[in-house]
Amino acid sequence: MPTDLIEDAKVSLEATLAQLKGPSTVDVLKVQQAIIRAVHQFMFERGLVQVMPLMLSPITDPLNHGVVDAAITYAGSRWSLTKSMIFHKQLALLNPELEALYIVSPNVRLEFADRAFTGRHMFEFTQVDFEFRDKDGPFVRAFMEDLVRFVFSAVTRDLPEIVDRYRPDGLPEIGQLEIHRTEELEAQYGADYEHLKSQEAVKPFWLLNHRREFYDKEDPAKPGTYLNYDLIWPEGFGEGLSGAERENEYHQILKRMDETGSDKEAFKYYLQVAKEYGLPYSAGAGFGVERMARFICRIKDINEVTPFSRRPGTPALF
Ligand code: ASN
Repeated sequence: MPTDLIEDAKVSLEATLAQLKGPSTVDVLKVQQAIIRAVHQFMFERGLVQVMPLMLSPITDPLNHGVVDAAITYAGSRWSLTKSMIFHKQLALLNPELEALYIVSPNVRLEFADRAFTGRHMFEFTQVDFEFRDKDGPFVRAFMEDLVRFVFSAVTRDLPEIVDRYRPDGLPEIGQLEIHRTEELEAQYGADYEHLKSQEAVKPFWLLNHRREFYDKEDPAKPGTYLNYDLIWPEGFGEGLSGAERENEYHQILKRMDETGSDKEAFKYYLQVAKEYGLPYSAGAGFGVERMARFICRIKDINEVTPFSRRPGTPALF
């Protein structure tokens, strides 16, 4: 089991203040603000309804990697801090008036210390999470390409000096992005395929078919493969979005929970809804706002995107 503390983790007030006052901090904050503003405009124009985030819930995303559990007891129940709002996205679509939704969602994932210096993990971040009823992966991928194109052009228009400072050649043009599959890249690059391909790439690309959480749909035409997709930022910046078509049928959800060793008791009401009321067919995704800002400003360490350090396995003063 990896540790949740960096061995010699020390934080000084000087280092904390240096980060707060860092020369690029305000540039990045402005970029994040421009991203969020453009995202709201884009979502509004495309008819996605904004749902407000939840920070505590009886169920949250089990994730496909271990993190330190973050839960409290309140009103006789156990509440987890939100790791992602995946299940709430599916459940909100039970409302027949709602066809598509998005959430600007704070996520807390208490990562182990082995993720301290990946450059792209903080233990608290913001995810733009969205979901469509009755849509599929190709639809969501085309939607995301449109969104990234819209956001990049808004950021370039609104913050020309900042974009020029970090990207004198401009942000990459976003057309239809290349699509790869994990098995294809693994055969070509070996175990570190995602990182190596990201380092080589000059444009974002799609990576399909990850073995992941039980809610990502197994391909009925090719069992053992999955209808999910990641958007990978180029230049070595790595994963920026993950999404999928969803499992919505009760027996298939149970099968996938067995395969992933998930706790059925914790999900009993979710399972009851799937069994007795039916979950809608849906597809969606979520992307990290800090990771997008990190890519735009070419910041190696995501911990520098925020004035307030949230490095895995490391204490913070504020
Ligand atoms: N938001 C992701 C999705 O829609 C899930 C996640 O964040 N783990 O698939």
